[in-house]
Amino acid sequence: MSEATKYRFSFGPWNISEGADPFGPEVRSPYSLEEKLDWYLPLGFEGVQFHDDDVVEGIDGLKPSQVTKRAQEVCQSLKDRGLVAEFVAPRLWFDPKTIDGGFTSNCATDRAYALDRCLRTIDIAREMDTPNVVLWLAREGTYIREAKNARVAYERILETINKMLDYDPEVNIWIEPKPNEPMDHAYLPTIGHAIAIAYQSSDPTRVGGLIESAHAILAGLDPADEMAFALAHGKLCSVHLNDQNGLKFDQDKSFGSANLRSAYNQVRVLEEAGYGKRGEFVGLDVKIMRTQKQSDSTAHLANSRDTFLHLVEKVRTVDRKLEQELIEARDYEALDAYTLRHLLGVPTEAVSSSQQPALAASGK
Ligand code: 3MF
Ligand code: MG
Repeated sequence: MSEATKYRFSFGPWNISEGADPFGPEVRSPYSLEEKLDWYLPLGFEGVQFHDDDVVEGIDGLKPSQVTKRAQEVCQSLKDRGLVAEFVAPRLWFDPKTIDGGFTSNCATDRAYALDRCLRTIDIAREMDTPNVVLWLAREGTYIREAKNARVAYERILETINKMLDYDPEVNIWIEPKPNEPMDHAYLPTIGHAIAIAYQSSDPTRVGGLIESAHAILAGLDPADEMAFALAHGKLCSVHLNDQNGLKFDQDKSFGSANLRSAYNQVRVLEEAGYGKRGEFVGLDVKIMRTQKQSDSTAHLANSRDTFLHLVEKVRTVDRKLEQELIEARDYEALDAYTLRHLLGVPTEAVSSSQQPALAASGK
């Protein structure tokens, strides 16, 4: 048997947040980036995920030399703390020029802004010693279908990705699909869409995906199967593990909080495919509940990581022989019961497919 994966974890500074939601303001005071970085290693995280403006605040108002200088400072802050940048993602949803989307805006100058912002993100990533850029295409979609030509929109997304690949021969692009929110419908809603665009691009070896559990659930799909699909294509570059209780706003709950069995199956798929052995991070994209006090600001990160590691143990201690026997017998009821009991910590002997009362007496 190959050696057990030693998982490395990552998250982005936005995961330590102040609790504002669309209905109420912040309830905790903010921490600086440097303060947040101080917590990574003690919490058991080595990788830092960034938006371009998490690294360089006010990026649009700065000269290229100022952007470079700030990126180098943040890179040094990482080195000082034994951390690495996992990726940088352009924030393409905040500026007024992205109101109608970036790559797919109906306005040519807005599209030019979006491309330029992506190229500056690549510059920042380079300074941060990472070749990886994530595209969460927040506003590439529509509120009403008549607003944009969807076929042209797909072509524009592809064109922009190709320009990014051309700009830097080293850059990798990881698409993070999400089906809705803020848009009614997004153009790249699932990993299947992302991978199709990857193959269509000018260098498919440098385009892959990042799967967020909640985003798959919002698309009505099973996150473990979505991950398996990407893994089968060699295109699962990162994950945003979290949880989501049904079809509502994007909740970013702690990993396993709504559906422990689904979390177990995500860990199982990752572990079985050797995810993490090629340097991939286990990324979390979780939001702490608004109720929590200042001193709890990182509890959801520690808890999600801990849940992941407990589930790794569950995957490693599954009775594979019993599972195989039950699969061969096509006794999925017993397999279901065994899985639940394994998760509950009930001893295996308590599970049997022959629990039916003898029917001989009744002659059936
Ligand atoms: C939105 C998200 C985002 C992305 C992040 C990096 C706030 O639903 O999940 O997190 O993950 O912007 O691309
Ligand atoms: Mg995410």
